[in-house]
Amino acid sequence: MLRLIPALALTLAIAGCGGGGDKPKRTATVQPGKVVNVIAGEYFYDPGALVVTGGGKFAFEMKNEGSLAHDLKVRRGDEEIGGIKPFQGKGRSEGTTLALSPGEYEFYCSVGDHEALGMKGTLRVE
Ligand SMILES: [Cu+2]
Repeated sequence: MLRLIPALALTLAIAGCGGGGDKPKRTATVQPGKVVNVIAGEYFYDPGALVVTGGGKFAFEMKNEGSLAHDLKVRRGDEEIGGIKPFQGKGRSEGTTLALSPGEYEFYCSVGDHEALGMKGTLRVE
């Protein structure tokens, strides 16, 4: 019986690896005047692709469902637009308002190497 345990642990580790980064990113379309809601965790954003319509000012809200601190920064090319400061606390939410002209943006987590681990997404403003 004891010999089965390492094999089981290995199987679970392999299964765990497969499920992480390969998930297709969910796209959400946000209408003018609505809050852009994003859930953050280790190491993802959901939705990972945002389309906001109407241009202008948008309220962003990020709910941290993870156990680590996360933030949400928005950039366009090399230009940092702004975002939500890092915060910790499972289930907590923080928000900000950003003025965005139509175009293609990215959002990402600037904490540690979270972006490289998958915490990034696309944001299109129409
Ligand atoms: Cu993060």
